Amino acid sequence: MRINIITIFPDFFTSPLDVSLVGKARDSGTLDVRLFDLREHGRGVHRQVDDAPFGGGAGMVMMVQPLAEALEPLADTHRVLFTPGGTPLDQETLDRWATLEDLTLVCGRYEGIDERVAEHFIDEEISIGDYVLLGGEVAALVAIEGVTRLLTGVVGNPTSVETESFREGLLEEPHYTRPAEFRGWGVPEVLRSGDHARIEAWREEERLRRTRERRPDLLDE
Ligand code: 6GU
Repeated sequence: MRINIITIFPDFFTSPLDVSLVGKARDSGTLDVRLFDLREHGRGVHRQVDDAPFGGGAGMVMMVQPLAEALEPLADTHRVLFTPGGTPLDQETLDRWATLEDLTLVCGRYEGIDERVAEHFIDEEISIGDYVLLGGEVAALVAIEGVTRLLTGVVGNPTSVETESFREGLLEEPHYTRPAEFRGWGVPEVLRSGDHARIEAWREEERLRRTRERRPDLLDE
């Protein structure tokens, strides 16, 4: 899979893309990431990529021309704009992106982006949650990590990808490993019983309990 990133901060991505399973996926050729510096399409000696908003108001708006020039050669890819006003990112969206050969991630900055970019050069607008960041760079990294772990051969045990939170619409149950006692804190007896039917029933109940407590919205859907 190839992922193109359009940003005014290409350096932002260097170490996160070099380490962990993302770094491994790139080393093995499973993932090809290409960084595009938006400033190369900036206007004038200062390579300006933003301007004051028509109609007045605070903040700057990313201009249509640099983004148009950066996105035109990528017209045959799926183009995502990260913006706090987008549709919330979810596992279904990541699953869909992981099936693509070419994905382009556009990182918004400043107060916003000239709407004509979204209208003519973007396939979908995505947010990563109900809070405001300085720009879309962190969101693009979230997407890359979420997609990379779905690519064939990246995660050692494919079952852990299939049974995780959100796939079954529930949060995961609590997990424990050795030692069975630490500072007097034990492990639920059922997990050491060897009774696999009881263990599965306990896990299912814990998934439901957690979801009711932390994410009741997931049970309403
Ligand atoms: Cl994609 N961008 C910015 N600037 N803020 C956000 C966001 C994106 N998603 C949530 N907050």
